[in-house]
Amino acid sequence: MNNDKAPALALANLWVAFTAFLAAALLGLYQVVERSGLFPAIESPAWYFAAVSTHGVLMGFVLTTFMVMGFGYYTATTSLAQPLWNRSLAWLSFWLALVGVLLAAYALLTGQASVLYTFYPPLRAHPIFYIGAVLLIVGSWIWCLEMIMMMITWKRSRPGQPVPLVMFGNVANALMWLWASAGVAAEVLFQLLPWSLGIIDTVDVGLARTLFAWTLHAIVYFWLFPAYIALYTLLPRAAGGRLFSDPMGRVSFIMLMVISVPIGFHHLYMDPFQETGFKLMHMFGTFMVAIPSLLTGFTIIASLEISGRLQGGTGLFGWIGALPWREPLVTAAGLGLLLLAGGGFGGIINASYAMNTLVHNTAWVPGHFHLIFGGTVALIYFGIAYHLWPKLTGRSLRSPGLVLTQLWLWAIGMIVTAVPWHWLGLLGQPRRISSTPYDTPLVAAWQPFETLMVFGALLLSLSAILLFYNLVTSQASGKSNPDTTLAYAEPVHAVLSLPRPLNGFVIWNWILLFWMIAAYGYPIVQFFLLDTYGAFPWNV
Ligand code: HAS
Ligand code: CU1
Repeated sequence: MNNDKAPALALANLWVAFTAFLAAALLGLYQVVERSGLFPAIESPAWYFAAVSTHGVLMGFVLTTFMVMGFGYYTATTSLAQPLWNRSLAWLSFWLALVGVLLAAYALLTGQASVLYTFYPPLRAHPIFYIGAVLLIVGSWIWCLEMIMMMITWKRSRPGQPVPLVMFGNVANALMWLWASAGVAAEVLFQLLPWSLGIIDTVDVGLARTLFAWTLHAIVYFWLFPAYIALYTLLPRAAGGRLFSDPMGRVSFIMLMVISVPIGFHHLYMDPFQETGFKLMHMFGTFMVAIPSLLTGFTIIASLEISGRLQGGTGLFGWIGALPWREPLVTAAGLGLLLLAGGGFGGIINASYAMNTLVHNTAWVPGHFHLIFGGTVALIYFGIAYHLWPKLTGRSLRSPGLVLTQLWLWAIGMIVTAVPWHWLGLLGQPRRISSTPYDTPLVAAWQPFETLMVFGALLLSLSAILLFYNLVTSQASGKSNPDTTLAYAEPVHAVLSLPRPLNGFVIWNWILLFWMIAAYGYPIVQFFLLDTYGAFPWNV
């Protein structure tokens, strides 16, 4: 179904995603080297914080949003076999988001928005940065609308038929993102932007952090969604087998959509302006949100086992060796799942209210999200790109050997970088620091880990360059690939009909509405009932 130019739109989105990724990865190398203290000549807090803010924004907002959009547009048109709901609007969303990124990049690269990717006040950026963020968010909302409308029109013409799983996942993500982004949108529009424009003098930091927490947990699942969708709908076929269970995929997507949003206070356990009972409530939700990942781990490994056994693997673990590891998506997913086990374990520690005191605001936290986001999610994004590239460009991958090398380099590089980061956290190193020029035994104990991280970052940079090289050379001079049909995995048991809640989202939106009122109602209203104090800006 390539006649509506969805491939061009998907490619445009994916190219922005991976260009941002390459720039961000190289900045990451600079940051690790700077922080290591091995090269005092390059130490500069101003440059460091400008770099780390740009790195975080490019990885967390640009790579991800454009990846989600490109993946969504292409899988929606191919799985539903229908054109985009509104092609001009979809292109508008691309351009809006891109202009937003360029505006934000200007502010970031000129050192006027060194506020980190969480942009917590009282750090204050140039208004251009916030305007850029708003445009990016509005662009992503149009994508959400496209996904929802495509599913609705498809369902209207086929009453009662199961929505293809890939599309069910896209729409779950779109709905979740509409709910989730309301928090940060309110924060930027009503607090940060007027504050940076000088319309208001002070900003209520507690309210701002609460609104950001509304978005912060769910956004990480917005990043994760395309990766999980690919595990369910593309991987089993790439591995030569079948999906173990289609309904399990739906249940996981629904749980991710509903549970991800009302649990953001696990980022605020150590903050004073929210009450313990609400934090505890969000903690229970946080433990519940691990369940869809556990379901996914089980279903995907079961699907891989089916593939391995179909290909002659025997015994308890023989099927693992029998998997087609030369398929980029299989290798990316296998390595990604391995890192997910480590990153998820760290997440459970973070989530435990009492244990969070040990790791909060330490280097452990970037260790956690590099393993799970920089590791699992990024690897599966690469796997998706390699899987889709021959379909999108009509050309085969140019050097399959280099593709596999790139994936392994990334996984090893991320382990070498992120595991020491966890140790540094346990040794008390704070996060968000540019250097540690203190001559104490504590700081001396950090040095071996810092040095190790430099090696990890070198491997990661090499891998990032190789990814770019692989994508460019394949598109420019790969062998012609006439088979551009994207085929999706078949489940072991065909899905002929489904109960309504597994084929639509109405009831889930209602549940989410009530849960959000319970989780965020009073915690937000209190700021308008109590005496609160605004903070003056700390300009960067
Ligand atoms: Fe997190 C902080 C809790 C998942 C990203 N997280 C962050 C931040 C980011 C982030 C960016 O509760 C920093 C925010 C900031 O800047 O302040 N996180 C969790 C929990 C989970 C979790 C409970 N996080 C993610 C994912 C992310 C992400 C996914 C990005 C995509 N996180 C927290 C908490 C904090 C936090 C606190 C605040 C910390 C603080 O104090 O500031 C869970 O949902 C994770 C569930 C996953 C599992 C893993 C299951 C394992 C599977 C693999 C099996 C594979 C095997 C190998 C056995 C429980 C499914 C098989 C191999 C083969 C080859 C076949
Ligand atoms: Cu979170």
